[in-house]
Amino acid sequence: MKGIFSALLVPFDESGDIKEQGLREIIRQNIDKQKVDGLYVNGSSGENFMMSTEQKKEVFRIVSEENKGKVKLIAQVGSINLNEAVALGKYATDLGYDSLSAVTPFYYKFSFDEIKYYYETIINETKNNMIIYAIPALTGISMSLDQFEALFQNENVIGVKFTDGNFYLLERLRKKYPNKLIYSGFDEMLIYGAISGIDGAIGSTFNINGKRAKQILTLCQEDQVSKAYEIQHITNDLIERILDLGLYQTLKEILKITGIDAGVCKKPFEAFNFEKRAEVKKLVSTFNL
Ligand code: SI3
Repeated sequence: MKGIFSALLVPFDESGDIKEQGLREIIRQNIDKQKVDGLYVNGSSGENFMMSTEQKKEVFRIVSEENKGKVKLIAQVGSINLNEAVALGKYATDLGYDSLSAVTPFYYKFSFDEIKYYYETIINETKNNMIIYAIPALTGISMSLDQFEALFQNENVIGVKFTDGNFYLLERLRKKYPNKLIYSGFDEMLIYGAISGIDGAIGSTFNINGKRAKQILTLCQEDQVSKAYEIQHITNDLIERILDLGLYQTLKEILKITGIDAGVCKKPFEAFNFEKRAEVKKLVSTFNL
C-alpha cells in the first residue's frame, strides 16, 4: 500500500454521464504509462461529490475490472449521507478493494464525536480498512494530533491521506505513528512530505506526471534531496500552469492531446477554454507528458 497513487480522473460526456471507454483508457494510462503503485478511486479528482450513487458504483466496478489485480486500489466512499458511505463501502469491499478511504464529513459543522462515529460505522459495517481523508481547505475540518490519535486507536484505521500544508502536524504524526500509512495530498508539496518520511502520495496530477512524482519520492527515500528538489521544481512549473488554466479541465485536456478520450468535467464545472489549447499542447511537449 505504499508509493504513488493517482487520484483517478473520470471522463464525463456533456450530459454528465461516464465515458466508460475513456475511463478504461485513463486507468491504463496510469498503470502502463505512469507506472503508479495504485489508484485512489472516487476522490475529489474523480468529481465524486457531483456523482450519483449509481455512477460511483459504476466507477468502482470499471476500475476493478480494468485493473485486474495489477495495482492497489483505494475506494473513497465518504459522503455526508452515512448510509451511502456504508453502501459504497460494502460494494467496494465486495469488489476486492484493498482499503476504503473517507473524507471527513463536511458542510455541517460536525463535532469530533460525530466524525469518530462516522468512521467507526463505516468500518464496523464493511469490516474493511480505512484511510482518513483529511483535506481541511475543502472541508473546513482541521483535526488535531489528539483527534488523529483517537481515530488511530482503531486498528482498522490504517492511515491518513494528508492533504494539508501543516508539515509540523505531519512530522508529529510520523513520529508517533511509524506503522500507520501517511500519504501526502498536495502534489506541489510532495517533497516536504517525502523528507518527513511519508509512505506515499495521492494526487490528481499523477494521472499525467506520475513518473516525476515517483522520482521525487524515491530520491528522498535515498537521501538525494537536492536531486528530488530539481524534479519538484520542474513539476511545480507544470502544476502552476495547470492550476492557472483550470485543474481538472486541463488535466483532461492534456490526456486528450496524448490520445485519451478524457471527456469533460461535470457541470457546474466550467468547460475548458479552447483558446488555451495551444498552450496546453506546448505543456505536453515541454514537459514530455
Ligand atoms: O482525488 C482526490 O481526492 C485528490 O486528488 C486529492 C489531492 O489531494 C488533490 N487535491 C485536489 C483538491 O484536487 C491534489 O492532487 C491537487 O489536485 C494537486 O496538488 C494540485 O493542487
